[in-house]
Amino acid sequence: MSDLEERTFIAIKPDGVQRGLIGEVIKRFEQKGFKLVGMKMLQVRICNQLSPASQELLHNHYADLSTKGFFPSLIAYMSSGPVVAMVWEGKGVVKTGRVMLGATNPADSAPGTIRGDYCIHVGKNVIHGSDSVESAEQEISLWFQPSELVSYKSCAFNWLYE
Ligand code: DAT
Ligand code: MG
Repeated sequence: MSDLEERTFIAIKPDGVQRGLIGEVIKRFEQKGFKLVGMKMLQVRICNQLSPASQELLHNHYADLSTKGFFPSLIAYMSSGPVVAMVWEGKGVVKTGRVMLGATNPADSAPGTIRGDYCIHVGKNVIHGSDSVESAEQEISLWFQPSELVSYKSCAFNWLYE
C-alpha cells in the first residue's frame, strides 16, 4: 500500500455531536487535504441487543485502558449518545491527525487544535484519533466492514501531492 493511502480512525464523541462540532471537525480534515473514505453515525448502546454496535465494541476499542479507574466512566460517556465514526486517508494522516486533535487532556491541548479550541475536561474531549498506523488498522477493522470503505481518487490529488 502506498504511503499516500495511510488511513486513520477518527470518531466524534457524543459531546462533539451534541455540541454541533461534526461539521467543524470534518471541515478541518477536509481543508487540510485529507480524504474521507468512510463515515457513519451510530450509538453504542450498552445492554441493548438490537443496537448496531455493542458494549463489546467499546471494550475492544479501549482495551488498553481497561484497568484504569476511569474506564467505566469512559465507556458510559462513549455510549451516552451518537458518535460519528470516520476513516480519513492521506500521507501521514495518523500522526498529523493526532496533532490536529491536540493533547488528550484539553488543559494541555494547544490553541488551534480541536481539543484546544473546543473543550475543557479530559472526560469530555470531543474526539478520538488513532495513535499509530497499527492501532488505526485495528480500529478501522473494529468499527467498519471493508465494504463500508471506499477507494477513489480526489480531483484535488495533483494539487496536494508531488
Ligand atoms: P487519546 O484519546 O488522546 O488517544 P488515551 O488513549 O490515553 O487518549 O485515552 C482515551 C480516552 O480516555 C481519552 O480520550 C479520554 C479518556 N481518558 C484518558 N485519560 C483520562 C483520565 N486521566 N481521566 C479521565 N479520562 C481519561
Ligand atoms: Mg488513544
